[in-house]
Amino acid sequence: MVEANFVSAAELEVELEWKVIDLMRLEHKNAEFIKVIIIIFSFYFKSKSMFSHMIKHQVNPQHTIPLLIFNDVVIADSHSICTYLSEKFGETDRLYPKDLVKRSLVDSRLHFDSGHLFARMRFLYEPILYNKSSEMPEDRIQYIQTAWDIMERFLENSLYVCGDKMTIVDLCLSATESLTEICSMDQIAHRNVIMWLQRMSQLPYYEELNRDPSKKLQTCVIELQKKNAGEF
Ligand SMILES: N[C@@H](CCC(=O)N[C@@H](CS)C(=O)NCC(=O)O)C(=O)O
Repeated sequence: MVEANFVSAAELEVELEWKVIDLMRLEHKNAEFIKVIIIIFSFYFKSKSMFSHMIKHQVNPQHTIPLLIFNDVVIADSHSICTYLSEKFGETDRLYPKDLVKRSLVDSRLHFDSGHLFARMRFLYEPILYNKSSEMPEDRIQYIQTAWDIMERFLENSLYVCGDKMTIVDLCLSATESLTEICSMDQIAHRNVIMWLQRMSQLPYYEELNRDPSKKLQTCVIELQKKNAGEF
């Protein structure tokens, strides 16, 4: 989730240059997206064989955003970008602990975001965004709500997802969470999640870098759903 990278860069005081890739115009699929990356690569890979290897296999075969390009490093996936930025630029390990046990817990919950919460949201949104669907099937909404049940348990005895200190998991999961507001959260059943979101919203840049872009995407999904249904 690109919002997680906006927020983690702000938290680490890292200034990144952002290039907007418009998914609705399928810019992530077209040659330009790949060419831009290859041009950057060509500065670093002087060897022609290495360069043609890159062209053949493409730098991000998933064609997903966000994608980080930093010198000769190319990293796809917001979670990996967060761990990379924290390791590379964090003055301390507060966002991504070095301790093996603590780190494993953070990693496992990053995988929960990728493999469960985000994946379930993706199954709800993508048919509307890309396949002209006008459906929001109830079982897909419920599937997201059961991921919130799991988060409720993560937050049962702690202020943040991996303990009483904020880590990159909180940045990643709150970015995905903001995008699932469309599915209306039960305020009582998910009380811990609501309180955690309020805690996260205290971050000075949270509204601008997380909530505002999330709201835009949700509005886009709702409008497209109506358009696909022939409502306008
Ligand atoms: N787990 C990946 C998911 C990336 C992802 O699916 N990004 C979406 C936008 S939020 C995307 O690029 N969708 C376009 C597509 O898959 O074609 C991450 O966290 O970066």
